[in-house]
Amino acid sequence: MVGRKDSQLPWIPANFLALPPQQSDLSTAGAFLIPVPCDSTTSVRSGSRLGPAAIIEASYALEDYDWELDQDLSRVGIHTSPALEPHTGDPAQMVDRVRQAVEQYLSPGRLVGVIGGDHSVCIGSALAHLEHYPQMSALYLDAHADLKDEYLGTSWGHSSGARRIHERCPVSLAGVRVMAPDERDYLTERSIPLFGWPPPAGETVERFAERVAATLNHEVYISLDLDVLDPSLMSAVGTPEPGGMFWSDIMAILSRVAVGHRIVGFDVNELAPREGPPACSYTAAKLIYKIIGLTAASRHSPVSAKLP
Ligand SMILES: [Mn+2]
Repeated sequence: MVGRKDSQLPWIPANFLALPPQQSDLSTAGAFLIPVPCDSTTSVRSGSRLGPAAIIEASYALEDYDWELDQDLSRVGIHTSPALEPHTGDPAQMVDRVRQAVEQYLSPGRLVGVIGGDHSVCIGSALAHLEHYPQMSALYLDAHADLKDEYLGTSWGHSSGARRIHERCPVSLAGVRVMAPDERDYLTERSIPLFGWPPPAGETVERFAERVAATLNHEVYISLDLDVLDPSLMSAVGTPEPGGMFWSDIMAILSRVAVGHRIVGFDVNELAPREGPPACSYTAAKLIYKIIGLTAASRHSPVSAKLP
């Protein structure tokens, strides 16, 4: 077997941010990303199974140094795991597979994020995080309420994520523009905090973010469906919905949560790269980069920039 002899060649490491081994090592990284290329529970436009690979490839173009945060993300250390093979026979088993995968990577001082895939990936990830952070609440950023008890024959699909998580821990919904009457009733009966989008007339996004943050426990899990963004910014999703957030809006909300709370884990999901321009993959990659960066910069986070 011919070995690799010249380490001076400019190899591109196939991981998030294209980080060299010393900044992506399993034993020293502060952040861990698990690609989950599954979309078998999608109902409108499929293709989010291609999301994780598109996001990782787009991330090669991100600058390691985040000028806005004055922080070098590569010094946090980001380890990208191999992609998790989908279980297409049974959505419940897929949820449990994601739960086990996240569980393998979770330990104190680590931030674990899942890259979907459809939004059903949030269920297994949130359940695994709950085992470690029983006091956490979830911030569910989505154009849709995802409170259906069952949809298309399964209780574990991408339209039931918020419902399944809410059965185990408090959930706040933000960015919502669509829901069915049964979802509206479920939410009202249980007084689930709902922050539709746009904010009420005259309210700044900073004030909106304040109100959202006030409903969250100190430890927060973030589940971010990219369709919370406006389709003019993020058309490459399975179920685009007009009237969504723009970049400065989602940044204001994530920043506010990171400053006042301890972000313990996250998922970013529903990128279907063939449904929109390649810029969408880069935008999704930058959102993940910002979640890691904001978490690392927060005084509440155990994850900090410490690598050389
Ligand atoms: Mn959605």
